[in-house]
Amino acid sequence: MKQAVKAVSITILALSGLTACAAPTESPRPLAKGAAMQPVADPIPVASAAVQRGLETWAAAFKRKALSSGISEATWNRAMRDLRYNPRVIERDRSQAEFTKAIWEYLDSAVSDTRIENGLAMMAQYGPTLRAIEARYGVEAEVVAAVWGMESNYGKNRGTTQIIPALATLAYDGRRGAFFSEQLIAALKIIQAGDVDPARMTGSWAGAMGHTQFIPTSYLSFAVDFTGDGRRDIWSDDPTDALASTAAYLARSGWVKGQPWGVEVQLPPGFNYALAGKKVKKSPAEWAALGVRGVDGAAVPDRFGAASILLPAGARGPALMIFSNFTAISRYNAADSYVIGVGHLSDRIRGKGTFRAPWPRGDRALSVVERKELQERLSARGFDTQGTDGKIGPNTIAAIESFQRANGMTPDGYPSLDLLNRLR
Ligand SMILES: [Ca+2]
Repeated sequence: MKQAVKAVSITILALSGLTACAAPTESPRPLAKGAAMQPVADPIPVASAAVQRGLETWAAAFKRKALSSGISEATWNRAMRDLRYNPRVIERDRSQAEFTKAIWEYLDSAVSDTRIENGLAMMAQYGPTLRAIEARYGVEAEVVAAVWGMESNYGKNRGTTQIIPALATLAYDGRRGAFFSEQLIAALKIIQAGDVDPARMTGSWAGAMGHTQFIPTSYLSFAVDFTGDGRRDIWSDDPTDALASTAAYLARSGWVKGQPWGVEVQLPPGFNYALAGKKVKKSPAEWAALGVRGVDGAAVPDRFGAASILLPAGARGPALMIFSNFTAISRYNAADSYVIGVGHLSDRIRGKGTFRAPWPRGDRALSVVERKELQERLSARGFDTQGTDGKIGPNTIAAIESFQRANGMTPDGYPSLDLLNRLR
């Protein structure tokens, strides 16, 4: 998993790579009435003879590792027979997003009106299933539905890439070889357990599968058979097992039923911005004593445990009071924008309104090149960002806050274009 960071905008989600969410901008693919939703696997483009031979040589050596990990000869032959190098997954792996979305742009598509409407329709269609899952795992139906909406647009974009060739290609390629080797072994174990045939084992290019986009190791750890047919089936049109598996995942990640993921708050004039960020935790009563209130002006009820103040767009955007359920969602995907997307979508499906405070829509997110420049300029001035990788992590945020404090600015740690211009 990516390290949780106080990210203010994230790279296009394909880069997160692990749970590899469906791009939130994709509109729902309408299905003919009665049409099967079972994805048909994409054909694998033809690769050069040289890389195909390279993959086969690699696979012959990898077979020993697979057998020593408990994969049988029969499973290996069934899954790896006719193994094909898939050049498309390497293209996807290499395509680095140059531009990043601001949190509000991300939420505009991740929590669009269409996605909220579809979520309500899914709550109506699968209500009894979702309530039964809620009763067993203690994760609210709306939250499970929101993960489903974020990950695959409620099952419409489950991915049509054949998983075994994709993982083998990525493991052979080696850029993240150890990670994908582990995923390939896990995928072979899933086949060996009889949960799915190799031909039906489809998903996104980086190995995330089914309605809620489990990577193979997550599947092995968390997937459940809720229908009771003896198979943990996250691939079929029926989302029941996938939804229950998501609830099981969140429950094991520490989900507390009845606790909000986060609530929007108002900060008092003169708020000490050193208190913002995930490291500072206080009870809602302690926050209230400091003047932090809900958007209705009342103190946030103090029955959910400790909370932090998160400023996803800096001091000029909404302020959130986040609870431990925020962390539970982040086990699924560590990007703050993803967690806020799931949480906010679940709130909207539950009938709550949108954020009260406006986003600073006049701003734009810094590109990767600009982020690196920001880090270089901060470090050059003695505000060490501990590296210039273009990722806004805790070290960069701390450096920004120090610079802001030293220059009489509001120390919100937000990497705005104004800040970069000031450093130029
Ligand atoms: Ca089942």
